[in-house]
Amino acid sequence: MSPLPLVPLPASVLESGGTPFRLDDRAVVVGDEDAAALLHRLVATRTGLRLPHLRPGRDAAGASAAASDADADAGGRAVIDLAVDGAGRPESYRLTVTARGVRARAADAAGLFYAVHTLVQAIDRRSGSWAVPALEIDDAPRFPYRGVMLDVARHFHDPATIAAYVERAAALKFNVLHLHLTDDQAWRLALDSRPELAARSADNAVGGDAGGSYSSADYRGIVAHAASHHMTVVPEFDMPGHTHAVGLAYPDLVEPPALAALQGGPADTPVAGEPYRGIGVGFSSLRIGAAVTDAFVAEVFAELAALTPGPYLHFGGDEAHGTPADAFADFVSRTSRAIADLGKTPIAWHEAGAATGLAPGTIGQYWSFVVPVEGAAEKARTFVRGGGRLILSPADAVYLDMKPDAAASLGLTWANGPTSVERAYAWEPAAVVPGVGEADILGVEAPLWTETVRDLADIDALAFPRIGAAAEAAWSPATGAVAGRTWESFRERIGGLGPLWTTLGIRFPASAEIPWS
Ligand code: TNX
Repeated sequence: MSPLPLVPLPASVLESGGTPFRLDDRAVVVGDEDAAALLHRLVATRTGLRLPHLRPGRDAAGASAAASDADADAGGRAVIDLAVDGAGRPESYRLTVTARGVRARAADAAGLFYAVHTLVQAIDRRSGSWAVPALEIDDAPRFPYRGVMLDVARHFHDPATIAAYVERAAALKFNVLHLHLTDDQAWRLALDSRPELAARSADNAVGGDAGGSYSSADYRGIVAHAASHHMTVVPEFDMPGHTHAVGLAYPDLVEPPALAALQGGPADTPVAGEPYRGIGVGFSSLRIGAAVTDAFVAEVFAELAALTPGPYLHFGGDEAHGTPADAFADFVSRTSRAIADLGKTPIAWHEAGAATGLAPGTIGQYWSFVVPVEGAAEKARTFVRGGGRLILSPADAVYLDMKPDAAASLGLTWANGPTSVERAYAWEPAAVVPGVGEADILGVEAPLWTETVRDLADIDALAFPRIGAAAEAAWSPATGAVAGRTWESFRERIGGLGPLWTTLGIRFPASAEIPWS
């Protein structure tokens, strides 16, 4: 029999083999209001059933009695009982399903949110009517940081698109949305301190496509929507490279394009002061050491810190091939300290680990391969030596912008692409960087760069189903640590999610590697 379609795989799943819980519109939901509303909405979408919700004190008197009993209320109706009891590790939950009812208990609101998503994944109609198999799940995340990144700089993605991606990611138990807000093509966040940055660049995008920018109100709305899905926004202003767009507003802040350092293609030739529509990288640099640059860096991160409730600010540091090595080390060290002085934890791509003066506790984001190349492992270890931890984004496994197969119309291939679903699955976070073990890893993040990605349909086409593999690397026990944490199981489990994804409007490609149901 095929395994339950649970992705990411919970830490412990016991199917009792007993009579399933039959889900019909006589089942009553009691307990936490937010969780009940979420379940109501997802069950309606998946099954068409409208579950009644008993609100304590307002509806039937039996609600709280039923909640404590958790099996059946006075009228003999089955109860789905959802509550935070504060027990266990952050984000953890327990889910018990019997023929007589469903009971979810969680450490916190996030845990209960995840319990509801697990429950919804488990709904099926194998028996001819909607049901949940009798089971017991005890679940908690492996890593505290489980991220998806969206590049909103190469192509602009409006708040509604970001909201849809947040909903998709949160349902897979991701809890971080990293927004890559700036790049050579555009600066997308309008700042009060520096309004010209977005005003002069944000109508640009790769290939001359439509641009756009976020007002601070848009940004706050994105942060609030993410928070309501238990996701923290990590904003990134990428520097000192990837800064051609800065020069459109402030020519004094940037060096002339370093054409010799230009990599990737099609790499239209960048021209100082003109919008860049190509997808080459590595040619741009801030003018390091200039007082105007220091003032700029201080102001933009101070405003970003004030707008951002989460603990992290990402300052980039990748692919600064146009910046001399000593200037680069000086810049990333000082920028990490400036961010720490704002009360935030700095994050940088792993190249910043070439510097020795980073603020203690700076987090590194590793984007080399599953088998590290070109000194990346040593740079990554710098962060750990400095008291920080690592976010793992090995490009040949979790870069969602890699083509999924050679025939795919969207995506890039530079990271050993195409990247199959199996390759996206078959890697182990604690085995990537020698000397970096479980305790040194903050989490896993799956970036989606958008050189070829214009809208939500494109996002779905590249992110799915591989985003499920990244979710499992971030949440589930290590490969082989529990039964079911295998590629063979994963492909069946994720295949079983096809009907749920379809009802949710996710336009996932029907990858030939997956036995879709
Ligand atoms: C490398 S990975 C980049 C991005 C590109 C991406 C495309 C990293 C930190 N930088 O500038 O968009 O490859 O896959």
